[in-house]
Amino acid sequence: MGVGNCNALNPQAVWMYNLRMADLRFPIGEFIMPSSVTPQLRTAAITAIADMPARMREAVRGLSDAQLDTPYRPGGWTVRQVVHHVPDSHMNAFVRLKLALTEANPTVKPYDEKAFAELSDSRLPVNVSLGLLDALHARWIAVLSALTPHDFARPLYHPEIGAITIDYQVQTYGWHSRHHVAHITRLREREGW
Ligand code: NI
Repeated sequence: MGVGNCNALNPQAVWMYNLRMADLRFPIGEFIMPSSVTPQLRTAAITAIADMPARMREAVRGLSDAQLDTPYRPGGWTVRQVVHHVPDSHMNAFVRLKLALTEANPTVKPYDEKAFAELSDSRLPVNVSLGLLDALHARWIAVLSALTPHDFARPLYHPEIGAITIDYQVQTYGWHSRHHVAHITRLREREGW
């Protein structure tokens, strides 16, 4: 059933369809910035980022090429594109973190994640990005683990989000690390893979 057909359906069916699509797209819910960030929330987010490469490796373990080329939801990225998207995103996050730590309120560069995911490197074997995540997260965690409470308040400016802090960034990528692994683990649960 395509979204374009929804006008012909009763409102209840459209509502149920939209709810199901939102659930598939946001398996752990959408990102919500906590109103105040405690040391415990910082630790939890950094732990989620640290654990992510191993969790992603486990999430795709044993999948065939045909399974890797299956969309995780109707109209969504394939499992392979999801795996390659994460280092696209996290390389940007790592650079933004280092800019925020070394410059005064830097403006960071947004990128078109959908267009990135259509470039030919998104068709590489997933092992390439799993190795990249191992190395990148080792570097990222080395920086995150050394942050002081003062550092977490350092500002950066994102043209699409507005004024944010390192705290906001860390919470975002703690969520993001769990979000994309869940796309794959939920697909495997639904498909019985
Ligand atoms: Ni993402």
